[in-house]
Amino acid sequence: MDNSLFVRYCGNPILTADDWPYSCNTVFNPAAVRLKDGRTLLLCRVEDHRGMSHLCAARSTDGLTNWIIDLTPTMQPDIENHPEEIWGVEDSRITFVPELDRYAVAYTSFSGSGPGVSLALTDDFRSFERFGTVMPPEDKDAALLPRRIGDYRAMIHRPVGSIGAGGAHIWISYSPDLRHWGSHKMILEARKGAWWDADRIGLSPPLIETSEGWLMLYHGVRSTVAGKVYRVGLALFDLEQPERCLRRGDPWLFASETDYERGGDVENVVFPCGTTVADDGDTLHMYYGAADTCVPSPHSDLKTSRVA
Ligand code: BMA
Repeated sequence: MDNSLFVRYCGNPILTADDWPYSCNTVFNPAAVRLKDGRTLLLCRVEDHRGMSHLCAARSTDGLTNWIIDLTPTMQPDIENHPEEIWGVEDSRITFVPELDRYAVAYTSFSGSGPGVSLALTDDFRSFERFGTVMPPEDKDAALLPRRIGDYRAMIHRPVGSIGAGGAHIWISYSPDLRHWGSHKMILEARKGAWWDADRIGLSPPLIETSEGWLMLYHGVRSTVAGKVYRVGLALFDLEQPERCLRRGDPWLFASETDYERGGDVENVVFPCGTTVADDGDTLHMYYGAADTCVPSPHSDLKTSRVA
C-alpha cells in the first residue's frame, strides 16, 4: 500500500533524454533551486554514451513544464585543472548562501580513487568557481547548509568506511573558509537487518530549515536478491547543533511505484537531490531521478516555515 507523503505530478516524467538538445543516454538526479526571478532551475546529471556524466541546467517558470535547457553542457568535468573529475561530475546539490549572495554547488567528482565531494560557487549557473575536492574518496551525497553554525560553515556528506563495520552513514563537517574541513561527526547511522535503510544511507536534497529544526530527506538502500532498492525517509536535526538528531521517522515516505521508477538503467531507484517551495509557502516540490533514467516531480503538503 502507498504510504507516500508525496503526490506525483500527472505529467511525469518532466524531463527525459528525449527532451535534451544534444544526444545523451539519460537525465536524472537533479539539484533544484528557485532563482531570484522565481524560476526553477534544475541542475541535472546527464550521462553520455560513454557512461560519463556532466551537469546541465534546465529552467522553467512553473517548475513543471516548458523547460528551457542549456544547449550545451553547463558544467563539464575540468580534467586538466581538476583530475579528480576524470570519470565525470554527478549528483549535485544547490544551496543559496545569503551571506555570499551566491549558490554553492556540492557535487560528486568521480576520481580514479573513487567518488569524492567537490564544491563550486556560482552567481548564474554559467560560470563556476571550483574549490576542488573538499571531501576525499569515498564520499558523496553532500550539501552545504545555507548559514553558518556558530562561526563555521557546515556540510552534510556521506563517507564510506572501507571495512564492513565502517558502513555508509551521514556525517557533518565544519569549515572556516569552505576549503579546510574538520570537526567531523556522524549524525545519522544506517540501520541494520531488515530495515529499509539497513545497508547504506545518504543525504538526498539539502537540509530544509524549519521552525522545528533542520529537516532532512535521506535515501536508504536495502540490498535484496533482485538488487538494491532505494527509498526516501525523514529525520530532524537541532537548529543550532545540527549534529543532534531530534527525530527520525521509521517508515519510508517515498519509494518506487510507477513504471518509470521501477524500470530503467537501474531499477527501483528514486533519488531526490533537490526541493523547492511553491509560491503558497507550504507545498514542497521534490525533484528526483527515477531508475537512473529520467526526472519526475512530486509535491507534498509538508509544512515548511522559515525555509532558507
Ligand atoms: C548511488 C549514486 C546515484 C545513483 C544510485 C542508484 O550510489 O551513484 O547517482 O542514482 O546509486 O544507481
